[in-house]
Amino acid sequence: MKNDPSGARRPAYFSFPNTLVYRGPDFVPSAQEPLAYRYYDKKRVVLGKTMEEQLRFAVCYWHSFGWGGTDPFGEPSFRRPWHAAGDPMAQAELKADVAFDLFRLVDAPFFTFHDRDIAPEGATLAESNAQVRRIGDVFARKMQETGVRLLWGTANLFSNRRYMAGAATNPDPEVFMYAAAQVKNVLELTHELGGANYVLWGGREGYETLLNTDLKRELAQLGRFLNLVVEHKHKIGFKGQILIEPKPAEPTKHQYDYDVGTVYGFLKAHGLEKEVKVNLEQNHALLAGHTFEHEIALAGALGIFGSLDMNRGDEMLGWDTDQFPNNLPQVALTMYEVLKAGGIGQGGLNFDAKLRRQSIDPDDLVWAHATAMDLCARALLVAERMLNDGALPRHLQERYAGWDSASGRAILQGQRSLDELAREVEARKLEPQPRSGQQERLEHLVNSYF
Ligand code: XLS
Ligand code: NI
Ligand code: NI
Repeated sequence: MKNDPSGARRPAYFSFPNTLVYRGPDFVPSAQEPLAYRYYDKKRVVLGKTMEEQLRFAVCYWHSFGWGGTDPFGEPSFRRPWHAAGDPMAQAELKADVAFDLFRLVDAPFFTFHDRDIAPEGATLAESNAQVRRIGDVFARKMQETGVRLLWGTANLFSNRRYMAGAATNPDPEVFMYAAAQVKNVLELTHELGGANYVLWGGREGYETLLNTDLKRELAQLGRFLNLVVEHKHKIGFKGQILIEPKPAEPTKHQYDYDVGTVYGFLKAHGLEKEVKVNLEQNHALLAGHTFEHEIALAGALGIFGSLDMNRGDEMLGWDTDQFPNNLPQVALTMYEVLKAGGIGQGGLNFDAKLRRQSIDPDDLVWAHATAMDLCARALLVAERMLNDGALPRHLQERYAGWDSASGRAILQGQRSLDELAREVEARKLEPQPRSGQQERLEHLVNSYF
């Protein structure tokens, strides 16, 4: 039994009595202890940092506590107690209570939220913001009690119908202003709660048809909006990263934050490439026609890698299923690219991931998060072997060795003209010999690390 905010007793929401612990790869489940970590040994040092610091797991409010289990054909299937009729603020406090129970139960060091996940919308923006702040106070208390920290906050600029034609990219400047006021509130709350990042997902920043859309204006609006956010970040002294979350489509047909390459071009155009980074999600990458690893590697190369929403999609489906990750080879390659990009830094691995709609038992949330955390930990260990063994990095180094020669460097440093290059090819009668890319051999090597 637990205390609820009104002081009354409430039954525990999850059946697990204690925080899950590390038991090692040989752990055998029992009726008393059905679940424990086999790989997530949070104090174990991997490449100079503890697993806890390398992985920085976060549980999201959005899918795990906000979403009711609807789909386009079906009503909410979960019937969480806080979704039942009742005083909306009391329900929001109950939700926060259970959410923190889960964070502690799976031993996740961080959480993430949207303003509309944590508190009901009021009659005016002032009322909505005040309600968000009241739950913010509850968070501050619970964070203090539990040691759980905030990975990021974000404003929901997509659910309410006022945003149906976009937030920053709306044809009506009053909608832009409304969105700005909402972001100001959540950015300030994120700052006060010591959040490590602030995320912007442009879920309505896109369009359906050019017949009613002035694309050039909308891009300029989006650039101004983002600059306002960055200006305010500096004004209030927020030290966290501002992150954009690329996604090519869904809910709109064309979204402006399509993928890493597109976001980088946009940031450059608005002078923000040193101010804003990206929060990447596996299935958003797939929907854009890329692998997750590609998006991470590109963001790393461009210096804008920020954080991850650790989901997976379904190869058979063309939409964002936001499932918990469960594919070791895929996640190991992801973690390898994260390490190559310099590690997760101020970001984290956020489970912006959904249960399946039939997973209606409260404990399904525990199984989902714990299974995903253990998988990511195991993947980190594989990635560590990939790096430490050195064969893969060595292969790359050898493959590109020509570029480290004096002649290769001179070309890259702009010391050779097209004329000079052409003359040299003729003078030396150059006939470059193709060399095998050895993909199969490298794939064999990667398999040996599992
Ligand atoms: C939706 C996005 C969303 C963001 C946060 O596809 O993943 O959940 O992570 O707004
Ligand atoms: Ni996401
Ligand atoms: Ni998503």
